[in-house]
Amino acid sequence: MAFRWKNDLTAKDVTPKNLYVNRRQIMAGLSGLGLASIGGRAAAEGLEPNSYEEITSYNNFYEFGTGKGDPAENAHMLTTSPWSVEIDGLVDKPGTYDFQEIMSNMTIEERIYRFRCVEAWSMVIPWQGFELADLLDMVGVQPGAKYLAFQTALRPEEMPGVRYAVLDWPYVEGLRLDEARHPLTIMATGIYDQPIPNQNGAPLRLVVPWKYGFKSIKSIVRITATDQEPPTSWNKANAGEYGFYSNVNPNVDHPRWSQATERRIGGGLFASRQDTLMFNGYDEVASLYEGMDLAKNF
Ligand SMILES: Nc1nc2c(c(=O)[nH]1)N[C@H]1C(S)=C(S)[C@@H](COP(=O)(O)O)O[C@H]1N2
Ligand SMILES: [Mo]
Repeated sequence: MAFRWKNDLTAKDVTPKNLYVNRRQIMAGLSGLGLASIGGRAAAEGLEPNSYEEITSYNNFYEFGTGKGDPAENAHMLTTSPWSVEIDGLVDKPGTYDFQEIMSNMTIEERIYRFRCVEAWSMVIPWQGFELADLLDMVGVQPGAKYLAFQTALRPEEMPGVRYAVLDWPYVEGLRLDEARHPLTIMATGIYDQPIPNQNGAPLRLVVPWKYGFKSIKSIVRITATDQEPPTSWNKANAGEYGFYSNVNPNVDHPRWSQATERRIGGGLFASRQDTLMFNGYDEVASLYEGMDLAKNF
């Protein structure tokens, strides 16, 4: 695995407010010595990372059931090795790429990101992964491409939740190409420096920290470069409630509840609701949406 050190980048380049933590700190954290340094640094911003237990036991992954505890209970059924990702559409090198082969070509980094679910709860998660842009460069996206379409595995024999038509399976998502190429957009492959657990989307899932969690599609088996805005599962299920962009926006309420505040998971007895930040606090993405009406393009 290649490791790229990005300590020369400013906070603006990577995560807001210096939330970037390097590999050594994460390793130290696991050995028990440095947890304070992760926590300390993030806590300085009021952003204590959630515990491994919280991150891996309170999940949405409807292929394994709609309850928050269902993925932790059922996702062990998913076979994640071997795993391959089909990359096709408007790319120079379409093909079926083995996950291990992808990993050996990618630079793995650590990023601590705020995570905001549309259900108005949030967590802070230390991810390991690679920039999606690096994968796109590997396969060569053609000039005509404007969007990426993503697809999750569909394996009825390993996914008890797909017996129910709560969504139109397989789970699909999409990004505009400039969103996909933004350095904040990663393909996550680990949490707290361990391979990503099945319930969190093993072996690789998208993380787009300025968008609601449902854009972060899990256990990806296909990525297609296209010139058309791709369909997305939640938009297909309820277009009035879930738009294509799904940017975290305290000023645009979900039709059934406010998005102005959020409840941080694991905050304990004295946890209070906090104000939700535009773009989940990742102001550096604002330029992607210049000139767009974000109440219309929600
Ligand atoms: N394939 C798939 N991806 C998915 C989902 C899902 O049901 N299926 N749920 C989404 C939603 S609603 C959220 S909030 C996040 C949750 O990610 P986490 O469990 O790692 O916190 O995954 C997203 N990705
Ligand atoms: Mo969500």
